[in-house]
Amino acid sequence: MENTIGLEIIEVVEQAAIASAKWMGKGEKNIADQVAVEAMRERMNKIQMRGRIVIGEGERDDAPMLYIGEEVGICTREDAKNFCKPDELVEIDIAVDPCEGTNLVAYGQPGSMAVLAISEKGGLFAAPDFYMKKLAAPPAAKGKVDINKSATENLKIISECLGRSIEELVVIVMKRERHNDLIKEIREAGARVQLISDGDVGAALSCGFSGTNVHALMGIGAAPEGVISAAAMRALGGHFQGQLIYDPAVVKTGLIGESKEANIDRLTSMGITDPDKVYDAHELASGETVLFAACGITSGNLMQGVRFFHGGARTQSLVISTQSKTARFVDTIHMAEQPKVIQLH
Ligand code: VTB
Repeated sequence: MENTIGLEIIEVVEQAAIASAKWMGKGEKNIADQVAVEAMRERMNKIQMRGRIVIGEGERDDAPMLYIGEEVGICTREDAKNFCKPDELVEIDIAVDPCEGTNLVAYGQPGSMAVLAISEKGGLFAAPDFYMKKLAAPPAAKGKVDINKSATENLKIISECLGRSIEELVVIVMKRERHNDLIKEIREAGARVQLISDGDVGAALSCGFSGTNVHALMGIGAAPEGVISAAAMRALGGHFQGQLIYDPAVVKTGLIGESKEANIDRLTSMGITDPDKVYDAHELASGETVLFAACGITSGNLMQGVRFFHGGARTQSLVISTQSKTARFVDTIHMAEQPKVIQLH
């Protein structure tokens, strides 16, 4: 899988990031998202693959493109057998978030990215559009921290695993009212909190690398993005756990319906019989091969954002693969026209 589409998925996230970055700082989050979706879809449909969106912009009725169930790639065509190789005809599942952190782009804030994860059919958990309680931690703490433990206990474990004091740890938490108690607890435990307004995929990813000065992600974000984060952490060997949050009273955003009971029914109809199950990275991204790709829209901990210059743009992407066991940072100069000078720094 990696051999056939590895390089091309870099271009998919790059194109989405470039399109979205043109709307950076313009206060138009929906447009920043929409152009990323269009660019991602257009580039994806040029790849010799047979893909199906399992996590996307929503159900077909609400999302005109990259909706759940949409088929993407050249080998989805009826006559694909005539021009696609047998391995390209094998169905693959794709989870996308063309503009993760739409507010970050709209307001020119750091940490937004275009992301996707790919696996073989059935290899990515088709998460409902609910919330997810998340815990991400560095590889050294994998399987040792636990979402069922308190933040205080987990911080103690991370500090032991990393050989540093709790005071030296940084935990990313999204600034939301629902996290007030959590933030208080982390501070009382002695750790430092980095509050972010949006973009917890980048936060989870930061835990997978040393040198980012991020040692944990805690709190509740969106469930579909949890699967994308899990795919990255699975490939990086970092810790990730997620638990669905289906009670509207917990998040109070008005985005997941009005009743807990109705949401439980929806989960049951999706085949989720234990709504409180804690999923680890291997369950959320269970495929044998998992590929993750991201490209910075605005600069973050791991990737620089899109920088435009006369006649082109420069991007930084990251591709992580369970197959080749690599995390590749890819620095690309896109030359829309022949540039007068290629900027090296
Ligand atoms: C967003 C977004 C995150 O979760 O806030 C969202 O910034 C859900 O939280 O990156 P709210 O509804 O409270 O805003 C993410 O999309 C991903 O988990």
